[in-house]
Amino acid sequence: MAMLAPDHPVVLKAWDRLHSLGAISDDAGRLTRSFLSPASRRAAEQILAWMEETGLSTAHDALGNLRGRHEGRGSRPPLLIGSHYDTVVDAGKFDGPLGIISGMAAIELLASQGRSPEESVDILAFADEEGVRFHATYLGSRACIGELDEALLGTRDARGITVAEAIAHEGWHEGASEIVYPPGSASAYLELHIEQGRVLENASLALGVVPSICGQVRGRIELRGQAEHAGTTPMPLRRDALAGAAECVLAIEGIAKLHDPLVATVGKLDVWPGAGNSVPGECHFTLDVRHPSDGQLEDALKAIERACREIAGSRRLEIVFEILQRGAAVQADDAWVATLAAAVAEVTGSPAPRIPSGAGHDAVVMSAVAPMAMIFLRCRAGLSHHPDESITREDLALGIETLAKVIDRWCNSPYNHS
Ligand code: HGY
Ligand code: MN
Ligand code: MN
Repeated sequence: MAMLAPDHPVVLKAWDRLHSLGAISDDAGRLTRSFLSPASRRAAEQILAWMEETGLSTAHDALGNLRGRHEGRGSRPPLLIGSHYDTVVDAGKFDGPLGIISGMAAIELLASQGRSPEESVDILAFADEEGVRFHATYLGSRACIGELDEALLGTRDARGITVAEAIAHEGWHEGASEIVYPPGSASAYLELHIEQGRVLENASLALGVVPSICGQVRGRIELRGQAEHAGTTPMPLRRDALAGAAECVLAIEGIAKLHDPLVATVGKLDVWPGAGNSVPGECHFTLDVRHPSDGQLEDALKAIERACREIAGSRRLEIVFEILQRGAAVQADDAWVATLAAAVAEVTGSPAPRIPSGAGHDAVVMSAVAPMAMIFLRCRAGLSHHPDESITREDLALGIETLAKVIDRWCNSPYNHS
């Protein structure tokens, strides 16, 4: 059963760190930290300072990915524990940082108990998981597995700046070193993350484990019509790009509603010229489509593209339908899921529910180079990507204790040096 009190110094420190990190923002009055932004750099410097306070040897790369290494005396490849520190716009303070701060706290807790890990553990903080700036997710962790390919490097943000240009001109080059994990170079990658759903809260449980993470496709659609006078252009003559986009958005929603558990979202829409008395001539909007099955995700994507092209044709609009990124569904490592579930059960006194993740995580990317598994932590009303995102200090203590138990057990488990 739980031994770590919610008012234990290690928990109090982690709680304070989550809240002070949550105050480092690019926007006044709300939490937003996007890739290579000033607030992201301030947050990175703060996390590195905390890693050093924890006795970890630190490194950062040019993207702002961070590593705090606990050097063990053993010979195993390091155990990786991490998450991201970038956020969405007007975000909550736990999505991402929970996994970073809790990883540090687990190391601290073990050290305070005289059980400092015999093997190496890397705490990782990825610079861009949400993909808000470039609408291409996992830029940080992809760089850490050497997968920042030409297509991703050439992706442009709203100002037309490519990922490569942003890294070259805005990157953190002073003192940077590569943080890359080739396949087999780590023992496993573990991530503690808020559930961002209601399963745990509805079951009155604090922690669960994640057997799989759904596939997701991100795209951008551009509709071009004709900007013209709102007062003198008769309706039948218009080529209104925003009206066309509105019809597409409802068609996308309709397709998703017919194919549960498919989800499809248009999260951002820009209109030109954007004057109240001008017929919109151009409209760009994002597309985010997800499904646990890659095949059904592709079928849905084809149906969405067909619908958008038909709508554009019926309105005499030009259409660009661009897929920016495809991420396949991934399965967690069964053995590590069982290890995490056992630790959750011991610490919480309740069995750990298996909760497939509809949200993407850096664990998707890291699963390409190491066995991956995740722990979900209850968040109030399942709310996330929202300033009211919240957890309890009691659950934080359970999460930290579970991570510490997993690290300790891993260090003392038999190791085949094959
Ligand atoms: O979009 C996601 O699933 C995650 O929050 N990046
Ligand atoms: Mn996240
Ligand atoms: Mn998120």
